Amino acid sequence: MAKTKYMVTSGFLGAGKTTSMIALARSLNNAGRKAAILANDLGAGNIVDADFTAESGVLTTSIAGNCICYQHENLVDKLRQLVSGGADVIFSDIPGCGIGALDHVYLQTKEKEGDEFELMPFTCIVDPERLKMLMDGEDNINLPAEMRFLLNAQMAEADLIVLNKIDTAGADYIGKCLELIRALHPDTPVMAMSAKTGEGVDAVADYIISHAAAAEHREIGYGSEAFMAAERLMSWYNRRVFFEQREGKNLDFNAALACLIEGVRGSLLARGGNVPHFKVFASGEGGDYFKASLVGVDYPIEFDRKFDNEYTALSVIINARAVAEAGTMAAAVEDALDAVAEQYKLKARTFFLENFGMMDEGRGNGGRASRY
Ligand SMILES: Nc1nc2c(ncn2[C@@H]2O[C@H](COP(=O)(O)OP(=O)(O)OP(=O)(O)O)[C@@H](O)[C@H]2O)c(=O)[nH]1
Ligand SMILES: [Mg+2]
Repeated sequence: MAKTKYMVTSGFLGAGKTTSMIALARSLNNAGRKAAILANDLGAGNIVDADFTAESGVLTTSIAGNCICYQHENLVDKLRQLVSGGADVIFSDIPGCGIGALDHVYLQTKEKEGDEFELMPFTCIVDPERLKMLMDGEDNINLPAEMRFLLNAQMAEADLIVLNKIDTAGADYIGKCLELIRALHPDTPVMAMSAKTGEGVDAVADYIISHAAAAEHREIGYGSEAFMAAERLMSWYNRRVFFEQREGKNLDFNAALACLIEGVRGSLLARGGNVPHFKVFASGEGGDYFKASLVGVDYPIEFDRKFDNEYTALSVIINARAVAEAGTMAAAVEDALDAVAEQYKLKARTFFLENFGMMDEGRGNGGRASRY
């Protein structure tokens, strides 16, 4: 039996991993393959990426609760499920700091399931705007200097670096980005695309399907002090809120949810902190849905889709991948929810909430009890 092709994408928060996996899967499907996506997140549930990917029409499943790096058997079970569903190519991503999958996923899979899965190049997705962190004189993008380590280590770990979002900048700046990546990682192939417009996507799809992963350990400083310093600054926030218009009126939730996101931006700016990726997803009726992203307090809201219809009540998923204290991020969302509820006369009930710093003790089941 032919082996199933499998690939992991890494990259910085909001770089476009999910959008790229969907675009690459569609490209391969157009070429006659059956591509699938395994969406992964650290949170336990109510993950925007999982719901958004499921809306794309690409065969999808998800693993929540922790990175695929630390649950190999579960990962392989999920991959096999997708293969049973007809997949012959599978993409998955890694959440959080975005490094470590070479040793934890690639090397383990090669050793244990090498006769079942053929590893495609480990691919790092890079956002041109975030590359400013590594450019002289450009590095003031409201993210702490500790984050530079992650961005560079993500690229260092990869077999292929894909500069994504090339539609967002002029040719001069894109050229500068490619030059910088080549200077930092001269032995790694670099490609450019826009997962949004589709430019360059077929060429990347063609490359990954026709090349193999090196699947050899690389020293990238995983677990180092620089790594811990970056990880310590990151926090996660996932919430599901049920909104009801108090007077039972139909409401333009596109405006209300945009107001919510702007409220988070305003509150975070006032409190200090940034959110490299704040995502909001809500399902309406008959395939109608809303999805928007904020990739930092300095950028405009990006609407992947707005509602076609108005609704009186709605369940909304809010996810933040923040560079802020967990409590600061939570307070910012609280402020924004209060403001939007008042402005749009909404009753808001929360059915799910989780909020943690990446390094918080007690996050996993391994947290110990303590007392005086
Ligand atoms: N203009 C433009 N926007 C893009 C492109 N790729 C992704 N985006 C947008 O960037 C935002 C983040 O994209 P995602 O695919 O969710 O990023 P991600 O890396 O999966 O984010 P996390 O999983 O939260 O780390 C979304 O608003 C996307 O629509 C692109 O090629 N061009
Ligand atoms: Mg994603």
